[in-house]
Amino acid sequence: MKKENSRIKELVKSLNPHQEAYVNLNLKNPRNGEYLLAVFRLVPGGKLNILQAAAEVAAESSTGTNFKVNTETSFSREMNALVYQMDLERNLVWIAYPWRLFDRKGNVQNILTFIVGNILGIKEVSALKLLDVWFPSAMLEQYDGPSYTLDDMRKYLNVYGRPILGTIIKPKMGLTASEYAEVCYDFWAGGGDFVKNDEPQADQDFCPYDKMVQYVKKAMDKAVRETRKKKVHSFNVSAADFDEMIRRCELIRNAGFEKGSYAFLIDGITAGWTAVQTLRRRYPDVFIHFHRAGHGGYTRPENPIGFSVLVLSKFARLAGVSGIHTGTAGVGKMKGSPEEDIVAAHGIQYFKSKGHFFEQEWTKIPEEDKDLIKLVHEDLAHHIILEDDSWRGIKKCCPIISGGLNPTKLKPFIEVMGNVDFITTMGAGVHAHPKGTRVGATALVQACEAYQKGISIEEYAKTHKELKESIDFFTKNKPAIIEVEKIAESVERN
Ligand code: CAP
Ligand code: MG
Ligand code: MG
Repeated sequence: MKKENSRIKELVKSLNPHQEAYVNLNLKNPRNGEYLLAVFRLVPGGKLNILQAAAEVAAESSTGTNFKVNTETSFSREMNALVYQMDLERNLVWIAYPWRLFDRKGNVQNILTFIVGNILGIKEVSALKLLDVWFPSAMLEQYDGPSYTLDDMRKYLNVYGRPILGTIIKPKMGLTASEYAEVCYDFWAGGGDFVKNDEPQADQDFCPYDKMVQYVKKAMDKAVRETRKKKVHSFNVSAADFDEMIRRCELIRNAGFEKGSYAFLIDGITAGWTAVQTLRRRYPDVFIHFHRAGHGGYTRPENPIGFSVLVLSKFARLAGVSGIHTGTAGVGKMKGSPEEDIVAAHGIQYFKSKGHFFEQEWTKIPEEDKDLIKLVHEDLAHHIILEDDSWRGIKKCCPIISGGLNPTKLKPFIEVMGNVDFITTMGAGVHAHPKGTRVGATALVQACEAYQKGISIEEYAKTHKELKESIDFFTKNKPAIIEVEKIAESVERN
């Protein structure tokens, strides 16, 4: 430690006046409510040392540029982001952003333009990855957070104590509207709860949007009638412009779906955060489903430049989405790990959650608001839960677990996740079943029943042929299962 301190002293001496204005390694109480805190892994790219590079990052991501300018004022200097901590061993730098920098009334797009904007392109870094962020309660008051949550969907579906079982219609693209709706019906009739459009579904000429909506409604009505169970469809409303996005939302809302039976899916990375927050603010009574297609460019573990799955997920909760894909922790087909994906999932599920570097309390009540905190405790003590107590904090956001999953991976994933409070969507895992979608859905339901009864799927499959056929089909290449068990074990060990 002593060595590190003397090294840091040298680094501080190496700063020029411009850089000095963006470093304060003696910052008193960075958690005083004035700052959004961020931790980056930073490897300098050019001639600068890590502290000089960190100062340039803090400058470029707050008030500065690459030279000290004469137009600075004493107030503008108060808005400087500050490097306030370092870990030279791990190439980590902590930066405090005065959150008054950001657009008022809660704008996630603006924050990300600051803290993962230009700096991802500056020459002075060869690695710059935003690993975790911390929001002070006073700042959270400006943000919507989720409105319609998984709890509301559970109430609508009357599904408790297990994951919501979903699918994505496959092939990803190319079905006509009626063919698409047929597959929806088959999944729902087979016992599934939730169907989503795939991430590129839009208004393709072979599957006109309005026809798709109409036929899905017919399919849903039929399935609800026959199964006497409620169903949900998540419609992709991503579009070229907001007018068209809203038009698609209104088309769905005017197609006769009852409240709770539809969700709006948005490709949040490619459509953008303004689209995400527009949906959240326009439709507080609808489940807003954030699909993260494209996130890999920022989040893949081998990418030195970008941000973590945890950071993406925390901003999605801040923006107010009801659910976001958080990955299968390596159990499915996408790159991921428990350390990344499960931390992200827990980070958006709970009121208080441990991230990679920060413990986040999603309360909107600033620490110093002692009377209000006392009042809240009294309320809770007498179990007076106000109908809408979102003023207290940012509501939960639901992990959506998808990507290469099939019924044989449900239990192993739940063991890695540690809870069942999520939606899972399986595409090939249902539609590749040798007997088709309806049976594929039943196999998924049976795998979940087995889990709930504490019976292995192999045992349960002895009396449930749909599941048996699914297991035979999806485990014909054994290694997949062993790999999953290895992941589950590794989580146990940690
Ligand atoms: C899954 C999926 C989802 C991915 C997204 C796909 O299909 O529909 O978009 O899960 O990944 O298109 O691949 P399968 P993530 O179930 O057939 O794999 O959830 O990691 O964002
Ligand atoms: Mg997809
Ligand atoms: Mg307040």
